[in-house]
Amino acid sequence: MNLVPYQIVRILFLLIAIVSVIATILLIKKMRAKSKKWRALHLIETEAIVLLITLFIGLFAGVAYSGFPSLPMFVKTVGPGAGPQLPLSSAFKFLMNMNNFDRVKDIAADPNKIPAPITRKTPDIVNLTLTASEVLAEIKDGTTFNYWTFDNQVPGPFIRARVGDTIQVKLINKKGNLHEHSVDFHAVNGPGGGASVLKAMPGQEAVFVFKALNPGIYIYHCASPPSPAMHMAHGQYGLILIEPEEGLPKVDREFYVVQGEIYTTGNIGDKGLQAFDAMAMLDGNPNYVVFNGRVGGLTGKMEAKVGDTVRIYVGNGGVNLISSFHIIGEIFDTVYPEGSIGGAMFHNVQSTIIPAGGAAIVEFKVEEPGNYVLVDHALARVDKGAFGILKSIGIHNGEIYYPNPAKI
Ligand SMILES: [Cu+2]
Repeated sequence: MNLVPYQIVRILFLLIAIVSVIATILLIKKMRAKSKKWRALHLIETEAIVLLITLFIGLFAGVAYSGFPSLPMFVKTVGPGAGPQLPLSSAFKFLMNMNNFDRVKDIAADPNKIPAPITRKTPDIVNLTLTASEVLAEIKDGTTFNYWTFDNQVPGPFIRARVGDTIQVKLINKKGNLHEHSVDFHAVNGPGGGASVLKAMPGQEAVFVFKALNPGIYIYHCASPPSPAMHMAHGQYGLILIEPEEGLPKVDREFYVVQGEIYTTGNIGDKGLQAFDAMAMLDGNPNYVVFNGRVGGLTGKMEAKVGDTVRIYVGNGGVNLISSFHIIGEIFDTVYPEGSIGGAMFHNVQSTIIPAGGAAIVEFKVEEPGNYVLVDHALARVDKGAFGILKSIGIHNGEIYYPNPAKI
């Protein structure tokens, strides 16, 4: 979609705001300079009219285009960072260069795109590169957001390694980006999960090496200032699987799903470019709760056959909500709770809790053909976008599911 009209309106608003400020300064100056009462009053009238008109237009622009004008630039917090407000200079640069940002047609990571299981029996060196990129993509049809990503997708690429592996990561912060980016791997033992080393300014690179000591499924995410939460709320998270020495049991299908939240200043469903809402993020009230980055991010992409064993790696990028992950019409035969591999496993589970910044592995066998709907069973979130469909193809099993009881 063409964002030029939005850009023009927002730049106009900026100009209007600047005129308002100048008018106010002039008013004060002139009032001070002219001591005579009648003269001061005359000036007040002129300047007040300018102020009122500019403020009225400014307010109208703010309502009509709910993005930039209501951006809470000056939110204050008491955290160790400066808080989740976008730097004013970045917002301005973004507006001026909006049409130069890459457009990604489908920001959703393909849930099928998972590296093959590891078959080697000894540790190795694993090299990987992640590219931080700030792009424009749709949350839903006609609703655009400035995503910050790893490799132009949300979640970032699924990374697969084995316990004992030495993992060498290069982070490229793409030229043209406006912010520092980094990676904190929850699979790391060491300060910052690597983020204190693996951080780069736009146009720069960083390298970090770590040894995978603990098997499990882990979140990785950007942890850069002014607020790691803000970077995650723009889409910078993904999963890294550290397989145990013996590997995981073989299954027929594996899928990659990560829940996330999008905080926008407009109303849910608003069209056009939506600005990030720092205050809504602090309040933990997202407009959108999504699987794989956007509304419908999994739709038409997940398929299995009746009789297949299915494993889903489910992460939760947060940044605020705990997911009550559930698949309508399925029972998880096995859950690796909180992504733990090697610990106690759960069996016969309906909904499993996935903490913000956590993950789980769920496994089940598909018994019937049809559509199985993935949800966060805090079901109001389905209305905010937290749903996906696993389509099962095959022959109806007449012994466990009776769609037509009259024929039994
Ligand atoms: Cu970042």
